[in-house]
Amino acid sequence: MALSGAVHGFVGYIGRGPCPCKRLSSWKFFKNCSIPWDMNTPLDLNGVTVWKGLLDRDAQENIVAALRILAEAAPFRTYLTPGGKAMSVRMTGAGPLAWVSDRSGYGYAPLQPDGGAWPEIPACLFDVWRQVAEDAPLPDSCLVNFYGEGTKMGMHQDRDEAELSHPVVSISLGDEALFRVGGRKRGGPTKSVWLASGDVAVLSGEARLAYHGIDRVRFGSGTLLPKGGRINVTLRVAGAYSSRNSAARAPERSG
Ligand SMILES: O=C(O)CCC(=O)C(=O)O
Repeated sequence: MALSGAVHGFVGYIGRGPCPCKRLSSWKFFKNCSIPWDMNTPLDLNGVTVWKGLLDRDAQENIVAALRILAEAAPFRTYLTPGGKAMSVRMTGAGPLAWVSDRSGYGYAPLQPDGGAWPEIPACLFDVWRQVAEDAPLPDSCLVNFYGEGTKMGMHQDRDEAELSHPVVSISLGDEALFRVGGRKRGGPTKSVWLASGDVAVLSGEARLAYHGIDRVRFGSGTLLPKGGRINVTLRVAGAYSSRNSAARAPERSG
């Protein structure tokens, strides 16, 4: 299957070196756009903060290397929606809790669908979190989305976490993707931006519950993943350490 080939291409990729995530200070120009943009000033997309080019190539390669190890312990899977439809984006996770979906609903699970433990969240992802969400507790959940050719993610809210006041940090790697953000209610006006490899979006404050999704991916547009595709890493505080851990599912879910 082409998709699994692409996932294997990603899994087979090895990066090297430390995790030098850094905020650059130079001015850049958007592709196909003449508006200069200061990399120290994030974009505001209906309240969602988008840090363009936050992660340099070394940082991106280090994250991909860490995700390769993660995916060996927790392979990418195709989840079903509660309605029984297969999602086009393949997913895996890490942390004490990871997001899952099947016919019984969306939520967080302490174990993989086959019963294995989720791997730990790679340290370099905490470095990214600290850069953009330093006042929030560290995330206890990491969702890794792999977008192959022709995949997308419909507009949705992130609201399966026990505590909805903590930010969601979303890292883009690989091919470019059209990211759409609306308001806290479905429908209504939206704004969109093409996310490139190394961009980081933060949903916080009023925009923590903003509807958002990926309209499409420019498959093959990036150079980070040798066989193309896009990886999105979403870090959240799901509530593993919360006394009100109502979002976590029982471990004995069926796969
Ligand atoms: O792929 C993205 O940039 C968005 C991912 C997302 O919205 C999610 O995992 O909830």
